[in-house]
Amino acid sequence: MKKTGLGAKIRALFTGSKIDEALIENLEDILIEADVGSRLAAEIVGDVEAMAGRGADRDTVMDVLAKRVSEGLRAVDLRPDPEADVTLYLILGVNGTGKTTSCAKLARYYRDVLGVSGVVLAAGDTFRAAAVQQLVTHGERLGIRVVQQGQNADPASVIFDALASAKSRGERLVIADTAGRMHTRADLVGQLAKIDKVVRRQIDPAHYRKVMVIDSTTGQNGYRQAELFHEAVGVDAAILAKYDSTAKGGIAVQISRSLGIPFAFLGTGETYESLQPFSVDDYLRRLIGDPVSTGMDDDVPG
Ligand SMILES: Nc1nc2c(ncn2[C@@H]2O[C@H](COP(=O)(O)OP(=O)(O)OP(=O)(O)O)[C@@H](O)[C@H]2O)c(=O)[nH]1
Ligand SMILES: [Mg+2]
Repeated sequence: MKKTGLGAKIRALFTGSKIDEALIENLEDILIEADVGSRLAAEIVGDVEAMAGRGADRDTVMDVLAKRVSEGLRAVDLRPDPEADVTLYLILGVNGTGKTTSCAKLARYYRDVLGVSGVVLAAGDTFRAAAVQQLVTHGERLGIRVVQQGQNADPASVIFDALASAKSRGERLVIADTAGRMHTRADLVGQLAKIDKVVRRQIDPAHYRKVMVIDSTTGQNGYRQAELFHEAVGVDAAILAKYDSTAKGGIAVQISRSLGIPFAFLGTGETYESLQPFSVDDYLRRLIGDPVSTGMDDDVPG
């Protein structure tokens, strides 16, 4: 699939030297299409219009774009506190966004890249038997222990088991998968809030993070997903998955700016290695396609 990035599209607008009304309109359309959100698109276009009077050129517009997009976009460095006996990352999100795959990628990342000793996967998606098996298979391939109680088990109990066994074995990190649930289904989101409540009694909240997986190909809907999950349980960090499959992905900007949720990782493919810590500069490079440096990559500890 040929992807035409936001930057290439914008650069193509500037065939002449004049910034006219047609160009401004096209620019707004392109920004909205990239999922940066209509409010930010209008702000950027407003800036460009103001600059047009002062004879802005293409490079200046690209600069404004990079700065505006990166304002409010936060990266978080999610890693277990070495002082903690055990840390829990609860992976959540809507159906099919990439949760289970991200669990496996995260397990590999923490063990192989960060050298965390003792990474465990917990099969908290007990909704379908196939979901448990999917995680078990990843565990076998990676050589990572998977705690599971089969289908229909209580997810909070699976996570409790994983935490207790990890503590007794001296393992440091539990990554728990959960069932995909539609953000619009209040009952399912309510179940997640219940899991969260039970889990919070079993672990020091300082070492517990709720990590939401956002599929970058779902567009504007991703914002609503994040908003409703955030309202229900409080999302600590997000993973932008499938960023290799789309030239859009502007949704991360909206989620981070408006909800204050920082991004921890970027999922860029189906292999275990295709997960990288979220970097604002790298994200912008992929979104806009230009070497940009915002100086805004000051990660805060997660
Ligand atoms: N191209 C690409 N595909 C991905 C990425 N992450 C996940 N996928 C694919 O997306 C599909 C769904 O991934 P899962 O990990 O099963 O998604 P899930 O959120 O666990 O799905 P449910 O448990 O059914 O809610 C799979 O085919 C994955 O290989 C990514 O970063 N890039
Ligand atoms: Mg899954």
